[in-house]
Amino acid sequence: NKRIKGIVVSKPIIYGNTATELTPTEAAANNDHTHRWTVFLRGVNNQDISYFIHKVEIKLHETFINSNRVLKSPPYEVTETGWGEFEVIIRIHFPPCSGEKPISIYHMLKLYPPESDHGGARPRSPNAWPKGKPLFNVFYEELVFIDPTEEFMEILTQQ
Ligand code: SLL
Repeated sequence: NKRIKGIVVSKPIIYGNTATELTPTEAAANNDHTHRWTVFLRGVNNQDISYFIHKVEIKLHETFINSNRVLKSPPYEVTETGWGEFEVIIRIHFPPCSGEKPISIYHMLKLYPPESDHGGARPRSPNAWPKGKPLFNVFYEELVFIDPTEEFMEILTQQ
């Protein structure tokens, strides 16, 4: 696959996680887990990114069943319940014609708001994170393709 020299194409992406605390009833129904969370990769303003992506692997902590989740189409996200924070690997694969290596994004799954009194300190202080308020830990990034192949360039410029 011939590469086009001197061309740089960048594609903006958004990735990260949301998390909400489970109510006692929900926790009881979910192995005493403390949170429900979603890890995701998407386009800015939800713009389609699937046209230049082959598949996305979301690698969870080994305490999860089938910890390597493979997503061949959008939404590129995983929702789970759990109790702990850990590093998630979001591995993005591109079409074979691109000759591009997969790109890995390392994301720290956050469940607990900073400086909150979640850690057993009771009663909750008045300015503690309100129960049920979702936490967002979200980042902007750009995927940069240098000297793309002719075939991949055609895909990248589709939209
Ligand atoms: C910690 N190093 O100890 C981290 C590991 C792992 C979190 C956190 C599993 C849930 C399940 C889960 O939440 N693992 O059993 O399905 O904080």
